[in-house]
Amino acid sequence: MQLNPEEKETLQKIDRRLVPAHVAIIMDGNGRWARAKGLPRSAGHRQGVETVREIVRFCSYLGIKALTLFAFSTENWHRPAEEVNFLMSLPEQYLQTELPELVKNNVMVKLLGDPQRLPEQVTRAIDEGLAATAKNSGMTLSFALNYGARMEILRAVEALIRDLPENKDEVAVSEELFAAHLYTAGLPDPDLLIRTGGEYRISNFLLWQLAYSELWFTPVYWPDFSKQHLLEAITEFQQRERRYGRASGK
Ligand code: V07
Repeated sequence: MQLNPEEKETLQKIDRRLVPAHVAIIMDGNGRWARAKGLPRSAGHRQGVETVREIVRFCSYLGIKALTLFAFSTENWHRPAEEVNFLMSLPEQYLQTELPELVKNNVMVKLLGDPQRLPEQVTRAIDEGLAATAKNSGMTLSFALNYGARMEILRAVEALIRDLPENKDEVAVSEELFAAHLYTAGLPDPDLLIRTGGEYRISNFLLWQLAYSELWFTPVYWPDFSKQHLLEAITEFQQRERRYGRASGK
């Protein structure tokens, strides 16, 4: 892994045995990054994909077990058709170039969200990615696409009711049973949520799963988010764990 002197120094400060198992990221600020540079929004999204490439590689290198990226929300369909079409070309673009390396690095790709409304071009590319990495046992890389947490919870309720034994008027639903019906079934809850782009909101992302997560916000736009920023988030996460770890609600 190529690291500059600053990154090497920050990397030495983190405890490699205590890296968060699951990092989730709301990748915000692509449009504003582009506007600040006088570029079209698509240029921001394209640069955003470059950041995804770099951060995925780096998380895998750090031994993070799960990385979850919020790529497209159910609300994003309200954007202009031209922008939506461009965004929908990105999964294929990313996987075409990255899939061989993901396979080599033992990364398993996962999709969180409703695949129904996605264009066929997207589901085809993703199905290929899922199939090629299904047996991998390294980092789980989940893309939240056409994802909304409230919808995810409602679907879990429906699926749970469907699975219930009949003729029972009292049912016990444990947290574990409920979580097994979410898109994130099998993944640990995120230890750390990062949001770039300067907004201080959860925006309907992983509402159930973020119950105990550390939250880390930065004004940095996603296309400018770097390995150094991720290391700073992890450093802060480890300091908070040391301070509050024993007293935490978990
Ligand atoms: C998208 C780039 C990152 C910034 C946020 C919005 C734009 C990677 C993917 C992707 C999705 C699924 C997949 C592989 C890659 C992606 C969309 C937007 C819609 F299997 N980046 N990225 N998908 N952006």
